[in-house]
Amino acid sequence: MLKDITVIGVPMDLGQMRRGVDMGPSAIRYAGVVERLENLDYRVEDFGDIEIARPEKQNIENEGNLKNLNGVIEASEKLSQTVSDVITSNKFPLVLGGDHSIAIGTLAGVSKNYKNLGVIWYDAHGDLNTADTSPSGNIHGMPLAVSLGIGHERLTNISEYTPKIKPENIVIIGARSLDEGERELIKEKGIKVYTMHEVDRLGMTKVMEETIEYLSHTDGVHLSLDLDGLDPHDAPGVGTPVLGGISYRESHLAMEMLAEAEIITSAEFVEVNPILDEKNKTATVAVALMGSLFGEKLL
Ligand code: 4U7
Ligand code: MN
Ligand code: MN
Ligand code: MN
Repeated sequence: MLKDITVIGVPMDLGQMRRGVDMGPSAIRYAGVVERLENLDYRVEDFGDIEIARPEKQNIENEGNLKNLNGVIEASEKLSQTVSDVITSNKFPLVLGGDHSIAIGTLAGVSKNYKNLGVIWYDAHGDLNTADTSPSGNIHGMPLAVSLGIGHERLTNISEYTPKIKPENIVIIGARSLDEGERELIKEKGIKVYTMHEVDRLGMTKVMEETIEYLSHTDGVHLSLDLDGLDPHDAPGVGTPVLGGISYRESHLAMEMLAEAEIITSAEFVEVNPILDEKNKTATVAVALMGSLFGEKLL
């Protein structure tokens, strides 16, 4: 892995309706992300935060079933540019959310720099909704569809190109809450999904071995880790918790296997909401997983 890491905070909460997830980057910094990675001998630079419009100041412009569309677009463009600049200067972008709508901007910035980008989507949800299929109108439930080029044109066209990723280059891990339209899209596009059923049946070792093999033809892999992929017992500070998730220990194993395989070229950790958390547990879990992802070992 690259020896230089740039941490980018995205205090975004416009992709969903619960307040507090904008404090995710602060909580993750407070949990010691920079020190943790410096102790592994990385040079870590903190870019600071991308500027996000405040919802109370904003004209909440809902376009059809898309809440805060303009605010999300504005932030995505800024994030895309920043992420792309970090990659161009040979540094590893580590993006801290913020709600998962930020993946629209992250992937727009990452994918510009790869011909055949792979994506691991670690999440309880598919995030494959569009305005037509979304039960909530919340854009944090749409970033994977948008990156596939499916959805509102102003979202799919961030950074003026589309699509950002190919369906055959995606692996979803931990899914256990999929809406009807998302299930249809998964079948139609043949997207690889390890639901909790497969995680339980195969075990995390096999899931990760297969995932690494499945993505071996790509020229870079982005890890998009939604903390709600973990069980709410281990990661309570998330806006849309779903019972029966991946454990802290299984998640560590997954990160260790990714570190060993040396395939991850960019990453984001999203949906940490300190207001809903217990003593910053979820941010602490996120930082521990980052430690493993960047090669921390027990012995
Ligand atoms: B997250 C949901 F309906 N699917 O679209 C929706 F269940 O980024 C939840 O994964 C989306 O946390 C969750 O609103 C988005 C809902
Ligand atoms: Mn989720
Ligand atoms: Mn998500
Ligand atoms: Mn969520």
